[in-house]
Amino acid sequence: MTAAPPAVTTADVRLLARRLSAVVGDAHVLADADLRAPYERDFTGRWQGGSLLVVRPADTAQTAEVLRLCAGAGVAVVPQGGNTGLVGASVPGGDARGEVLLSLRRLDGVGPVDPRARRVTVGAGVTLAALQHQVRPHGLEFGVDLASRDSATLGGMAATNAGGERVVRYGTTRANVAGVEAVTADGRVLDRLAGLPKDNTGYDLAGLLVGSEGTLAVLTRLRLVLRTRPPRRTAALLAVDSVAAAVAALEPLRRLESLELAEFFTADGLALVLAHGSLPAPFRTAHPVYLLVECAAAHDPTEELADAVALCAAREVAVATDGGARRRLAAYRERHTEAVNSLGPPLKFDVTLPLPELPRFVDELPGLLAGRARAVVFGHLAEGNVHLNLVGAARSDEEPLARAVLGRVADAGGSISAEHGVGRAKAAYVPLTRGADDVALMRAVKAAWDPAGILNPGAMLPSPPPPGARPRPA
Ligand code: 2HG
Ligand code: ZN
Repeated sequence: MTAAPPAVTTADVRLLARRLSAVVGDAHVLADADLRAPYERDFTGRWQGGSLLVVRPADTAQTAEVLRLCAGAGVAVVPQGGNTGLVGASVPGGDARGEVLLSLRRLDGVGPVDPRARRVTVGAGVTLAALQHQVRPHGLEFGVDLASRDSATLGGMAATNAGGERVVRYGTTRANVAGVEAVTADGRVLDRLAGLPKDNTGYDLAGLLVGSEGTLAVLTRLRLVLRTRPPRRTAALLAVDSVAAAVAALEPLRRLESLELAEFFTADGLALVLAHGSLPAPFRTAHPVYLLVECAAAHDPTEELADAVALCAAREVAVATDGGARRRLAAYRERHTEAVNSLGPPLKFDVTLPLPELPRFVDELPGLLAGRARAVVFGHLAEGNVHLNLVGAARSDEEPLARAVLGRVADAGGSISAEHGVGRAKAAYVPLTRGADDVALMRAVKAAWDPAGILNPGAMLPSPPPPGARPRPA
């Protein structure tokens, strides 16, 4: 039997705080509960957990020293970017002995934009909005865009392999990160930052770290892929009769090379957004399902979009070409998260369904939920990515609801974690879609990078079976 690790005493924490202060400065080691509080709670209010200390290094060297000190003290570390995550991966709570919360927000430098290589190097703490602000004057764009762009940081987006609204055209964050710099659990700096377009020298460690949720190493800098920003844009909101009709509409829409976004939401979600944001309704009548699409190109894409929309069985259509009108249409979709949140901490599911299964999954939800919660459904249609938010569920119903929903997704050949990550919210459910050998290999990867298990404990992987337990069949 392995001995339980020794408890972390108040004296240990004080000593660690002093050592950390010597590295990052007194102002950046937060021991006071009031100062730590904003870092210890996610914005939905569902995930919160006290930290021993919050530490805010300014650069890679300081981050490495912080990790060396924490590893030496045997104290776990939870890395955090903009704290916009939705699966409990960026707030403490995975190690009962207590954790240091490592905020990367001060790593906020943006390097020069290289228009020939179409790359830029950024610190992990740069927000997506700040990046957009820097690259757009060059006629370039970062391919990933999210509603939480003002707070979400590139480090957090890479750590979770964030998807967002433009995946249909540009892929997820992994496809848009060319290289990374990261600090290992024991404080070594891994430099895979060059991000060359061709480089097959060994395993793709940068690709592995993207999406590893801070469980393998701490991302400190990223080399990002930039694309030409298409100057002409047209958006359209289509009202359709059903999710099946929205899925069918993808066929003509996806023939358009200019298609950049295809999102859906339902009448219930729209009503919530309108009431929460005091917004005017897009149409005089409510419709069961809405599809928001946007095309972007060097030429004006309005006509080709109109031709495709004519094949989409839409009941009503609103078109927007200028920026203000497009933002007004986008708000109906982007403001779902805050509108849902106003009803109390939701139970969130971020799942992918194979497209042919998507309509049935949504249509059968009322039966599956059996009145135990109100469902608000929206998401990224082209990828079959459904954001199912349940509100009003009793605490005692949460686990059975999660089993029912995620079990249905797994049975349909879907993914229980589409773009938000696994975190602590979904770790126990990973075996629904990953077999025993698969989980064992992932555990081996974790052990190779973080043998002491101090990086983001409890996130991503299911707890190991108790000693002596028989392995579960895959
Ligand atoms: C979005 O697509 C985000 O707006 C958040 O991924 C989804 O709040 C959610 O469930
Ligand atoms: Zn999303």
